[in-house]
Amino acid sequence: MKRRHFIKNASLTGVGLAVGKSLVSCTETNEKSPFKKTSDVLEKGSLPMVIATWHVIDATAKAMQVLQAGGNVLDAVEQGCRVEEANEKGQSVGKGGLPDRDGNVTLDACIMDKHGNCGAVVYLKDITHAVSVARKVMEDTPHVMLAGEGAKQFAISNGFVPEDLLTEASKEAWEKWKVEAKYKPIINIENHDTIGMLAIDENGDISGACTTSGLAYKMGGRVGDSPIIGSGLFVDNEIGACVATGLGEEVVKTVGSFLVVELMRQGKSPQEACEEAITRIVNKPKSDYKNFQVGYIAVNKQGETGSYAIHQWFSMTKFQNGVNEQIQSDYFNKV
Ligand code: SD4
Repeated sequence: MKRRHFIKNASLTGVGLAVGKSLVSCTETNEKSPFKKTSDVLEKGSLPMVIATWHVIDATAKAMQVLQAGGNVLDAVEQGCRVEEANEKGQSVGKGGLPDRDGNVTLDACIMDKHGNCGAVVYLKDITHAVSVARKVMEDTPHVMLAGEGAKQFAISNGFVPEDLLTEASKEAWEKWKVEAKYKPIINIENHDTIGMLAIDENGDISGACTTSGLAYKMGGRVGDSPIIGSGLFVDNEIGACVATGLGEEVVKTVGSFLVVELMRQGKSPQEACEEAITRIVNKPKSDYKNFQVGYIAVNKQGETGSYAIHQWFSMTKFQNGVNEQIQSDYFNKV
């Protein structure tokens, strides 16, 4: 089949993929948010602290529990992400994630420590805890990234037990999708998605992790930003860290998380850095930003945080000073 014909059939443009499971129109609402705004909570905070994309208070609670029990900050982000990977109700992470267009659930994940070490897995099938496999890649191999069957075999040889990740609910959703098999521009406003987590321990040391089943009904073989160091996640222990969610193709094109950290290095606050990284995306000539979502969360060495998205309803969960809460993110598209 000619490429042009294939693309027409698939309606697969760069922006035409489902990000998460909720379908909403592109019109922003002026509804009052029940949550605090990022700008209300930009004070310097005490350590340790944990932030994560979306509404994942069980995950941030787990990470904080690890830190408070004296665990290291890498354990904290790994354990926190595992909570959502095991949660079958979350249809964009780990077990229960929505499949690609062929019905295969494929996971992407990465992790990065305070020394700048990192590990990642892409297109991983049948293993729930992709973030832990990513950590094994980082710690036990000379490589940064393993893909597909190689990643799966590596996981199995390290004691991970293969299982079917396609739950009944996700299978049903996929079967419904198959009736029309259409990709439409969709903005994700739901309160749970790809989980990206950043944590700082009492000493000010930072680690981060990111795990996802990627875009629902993506092409077989598609890999997003989440396992790409510098795009989905970046940690520089001297400066801070950032993690992304949303349409991965747009994050990769701007190397989003690395950009945010570099902007903080130049003196911007985490909030200012997230805003500039989003602005880079929306200000591109011919940017179709009205039809996709991207959100960043970031933290600097002082424990200040920021978050910003293209559209309304992106949020982060923050656990600091004994408070574990969802914070509504500010956003670009206010018209
Ligand atoms: C991806 N960034 O695979 C992920 C998906 C995501 O909210 O974050 N959805 O492109």
